[in-house]
Amino acid sequence: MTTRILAAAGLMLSLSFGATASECEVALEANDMMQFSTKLISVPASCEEVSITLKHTGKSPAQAMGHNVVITDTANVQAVGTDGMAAGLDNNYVKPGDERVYAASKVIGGGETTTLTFKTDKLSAGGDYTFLCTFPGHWAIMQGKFEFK
Ligand SMILES: [Cu+2]
Repeated sequence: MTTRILAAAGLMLSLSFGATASECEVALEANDMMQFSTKLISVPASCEEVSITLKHTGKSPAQAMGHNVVITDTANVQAVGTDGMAAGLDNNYVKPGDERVYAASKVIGGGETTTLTFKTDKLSAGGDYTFLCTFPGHWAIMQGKFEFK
């Protein structure tokens, strides 16, 4: 019974999306060399929800070489990175309640994976967005374009 209801709800959800779910799911890797696996994440603006799965392929613990993925306006990258550093690991290096941040994952260490799922209702098609890692010292290098169009 429960399964049937869930299946029906899932069908309605998938029908309401303009894009197929797979287009709205992104795989991203980060390593011990302070690098993301891509400089560009692109999802259709018809995605009502986006999932980014971040995998840390390195071996370093989160305290030494942790990574997260944060989405913000390109104009706010430095400010979000700087305030994130001050927020500390307990806050996953994101200032609590930071309205400049559209979405932020937790910080993970080597061998770990985390999935960040967020609604896109605050994003505009064609907006100038950047994804970055806010671990201290990483944002200047670990960033790329988040394309939503
Ligand atoms: Cu990082």
